[in-house]
Amino acid sequence: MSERTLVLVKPDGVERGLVGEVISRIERKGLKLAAMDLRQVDRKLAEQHYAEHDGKPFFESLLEFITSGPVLAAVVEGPRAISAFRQIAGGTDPVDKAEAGSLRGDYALEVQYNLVHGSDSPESAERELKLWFPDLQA
Ligand code: IDP
Repeated sequence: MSERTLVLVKPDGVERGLVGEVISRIERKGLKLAAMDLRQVDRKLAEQHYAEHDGKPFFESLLEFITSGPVLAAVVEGPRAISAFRQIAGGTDPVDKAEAGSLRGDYALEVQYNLVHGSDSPESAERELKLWFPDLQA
């Protein structure tokens, strides 16, 4: 059973030249790219994407960050793709939660600037894929 997940390389990762590293780890794990493009995120998409964090102290700063430069957006697919990418990414806090060997564990220091996003559940993946890739074929 294959599933799909939304992966983002956030502006810090694009700026630092880590897109290739992220894609390489996705491919080495055995996951496939179903779609991918570089885009500038507008405020509306940022608000929709991070709607669950509306009202939190870091919400405004998160919106500013995600709209601050180009983002690589990708549809990644494979068996247990959602959990598999979360494993590759590592925990949200790149020091306290992400293990060494994960993308965040190896390349990030601060919780906001944690390099990548991956959908956290089948429900989130469905919602986020519709938002970012509305024309994607099933
Ligand atoms: P996730 O990206 O690991 O799924 P979420 O809890 O959904 O983590 O948070 C979304 C994003 O919001 C994080 O990846 C991070 O960039 C940012 N974030 C989460 N918690 C904090 C915080 O306490 N301060 C600043 N930014 C945060």
